[in-house]
Amino acid sequence: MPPRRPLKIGITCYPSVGGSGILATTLGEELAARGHEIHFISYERPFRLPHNVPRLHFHAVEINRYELFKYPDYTLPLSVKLAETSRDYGLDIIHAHYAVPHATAALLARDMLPPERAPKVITTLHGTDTTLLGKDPGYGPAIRHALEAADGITAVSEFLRAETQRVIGVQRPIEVIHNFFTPRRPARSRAAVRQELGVAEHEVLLFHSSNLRPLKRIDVLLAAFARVQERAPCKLLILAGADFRPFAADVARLGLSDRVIVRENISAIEDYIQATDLGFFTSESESFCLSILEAMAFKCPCVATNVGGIPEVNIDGTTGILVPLGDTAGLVEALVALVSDPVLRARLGSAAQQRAAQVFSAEVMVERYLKFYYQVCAEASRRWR
Ligand code: GMT
Repeated sequence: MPPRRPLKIGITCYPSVGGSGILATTLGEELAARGHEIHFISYERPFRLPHNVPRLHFHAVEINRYELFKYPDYTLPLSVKLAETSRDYGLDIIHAHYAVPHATAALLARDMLPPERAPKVITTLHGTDTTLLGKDPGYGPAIRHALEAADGITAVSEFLRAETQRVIGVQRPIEVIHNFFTPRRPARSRAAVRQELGVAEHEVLLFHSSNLRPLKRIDVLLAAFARVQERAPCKLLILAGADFRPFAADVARLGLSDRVIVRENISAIEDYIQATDLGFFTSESESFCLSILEAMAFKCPCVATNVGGIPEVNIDGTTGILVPLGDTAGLVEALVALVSDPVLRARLGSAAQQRAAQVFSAEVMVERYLKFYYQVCAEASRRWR
């Protein structure tokens, strides 16, 4: 195979706490480490994007407030910044993470540039861009157009590929590239973190991490956790990517005030996850659930609802336990089994870590993205010949 030239790639994503932005950030870091030039373009610096890393750049989108606009517009200023960055740095590719509005803005940017200098547009679908917004008549046709007009599309699970074909009716091929996770080395010891959290070494500590949106079903999570306490007392750490205060009354009503520990907007997640024993996820829908993979990387088996792409990540009975949606009693049984049996926990935890490292590693998935980038660039240049 001829040597592959380094690529110049613009990445646009949501910079806030959330799986799509986290994945995009990690991908950018991994690509820069492999010699590619990466330009992040967003309204804020992605929260996990490190500073002073060679070949890793950030360009902020400025948004002016005009009185005429009742609702501020982000899509157009983003498209202009994407076009400017493409022109100034000679980008080969704009990689849009999460279709709305990034895929549409990327297409506008491509159209603003002369064809011979226009970047290829690749869109990665992450979840609710298909499963929620794709069904919204105010967004669906625009998403479909953006996907049909892109140079390449990827989805983070087989489930999401099938849903995108079913819901949005996209006929073109969609490449499935699963999410990956590269854990950073924790900065503090497990004992030090447990001490900060007020959890003794003999206590079992569960962990949940999410943006707390309604589909994460925090109500079910807390109710099931409360029912476990009579049979297998344990504690629950919630790494919240949003304000947890709306759930504080539920925590108190269920008598969990001394059992639930909350930390908001944490970027050093590795420090905390290594201090836990078990992951717990109750989503109604999930295209992948990056948090489960993060837990698996630290030998935490997960109890999770059997929805969406979760069974592609967490194998029932091997790396964790899956429970049908709506079966709260099943969640309780699964938690009791794992909390009260350290041998079972260790067996599933080791298998989880092995699966995370072998199947969902950066080595595997970054190479798949690169292969896709070169393939899309080659196809596009053939079209121009
Ligand atoms: O779609 C969302 O709710 C937001 C998105 C995000 O930015 O966190 O989450 C999606 O993308 C993640 C990264 O690919 C996946 O791990 C999540 O499963 C997915 N969320 C849903 O499908 C609900």
